[in-house]
Amino acid sequence: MQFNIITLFPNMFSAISDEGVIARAIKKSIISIKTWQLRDFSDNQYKNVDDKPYGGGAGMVMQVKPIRDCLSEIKQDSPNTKVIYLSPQGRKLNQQLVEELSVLDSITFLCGRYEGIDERVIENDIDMEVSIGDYVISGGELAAMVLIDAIGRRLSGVLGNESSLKDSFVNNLLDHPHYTRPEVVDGQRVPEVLLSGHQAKIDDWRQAQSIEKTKLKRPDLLDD
Ligand code: 4G3
Repeated sequence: MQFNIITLFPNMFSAISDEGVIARAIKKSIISIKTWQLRDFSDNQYKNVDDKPYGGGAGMVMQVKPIRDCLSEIKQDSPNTKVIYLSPQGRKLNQQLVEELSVLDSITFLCGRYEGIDERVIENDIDMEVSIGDYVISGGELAAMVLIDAIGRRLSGVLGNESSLKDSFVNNLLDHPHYTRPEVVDGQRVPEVLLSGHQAKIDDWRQAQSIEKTKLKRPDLLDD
């Protein structure tokens, strides 16, 4: 899976490319991440890519031309890339959407800053608008990294033992509780069944715990 990222802050992506699960997936060539500095596509000596909003008001708006020029260059390499704009107005991210995106070969994330981008880019150049939740952050970069991590960990070979299949939400349930040594902490014992060595019983218990915990904490997940 190839990720292109259009951003004013390419260095932010070292947070996922230098360390952890995604860094290892890059080393294994399962994932590639390429950042595109939007300022490189500015048409002025100050490298500006934003301007004042028509109609007045606070803040600045990202202009059409640098974004379009950058997308044109990306599409020379990756003609079939899906262009995703991260914004509070997008389709709300959940595991279902992560699964849909994880079958693609190439995704291009457009990361907005300021008050957002010129609406004509959204109308003509974007395939999908995605939101990571109903709140505002200072730029699309952290949202893009959330998506890359969520998609990346679902790709075959990224996690050792296919352990992401057991993640919360992957089967529409929350994960079961986990315990490790020691057996007793301040008088609280590990549930006996986990010490039994009887794998079928352990699997049944975990399944039952998953369902109970989902009923209690996230009953909305059981609706669909
Ligand atoms: C566009 C995404 C981008 C318009 C980006 C702000 C939250 C999300 C931005 C805008 C973002 C999200 C940059 N904040 N919920 N900030 O996915 O008003």
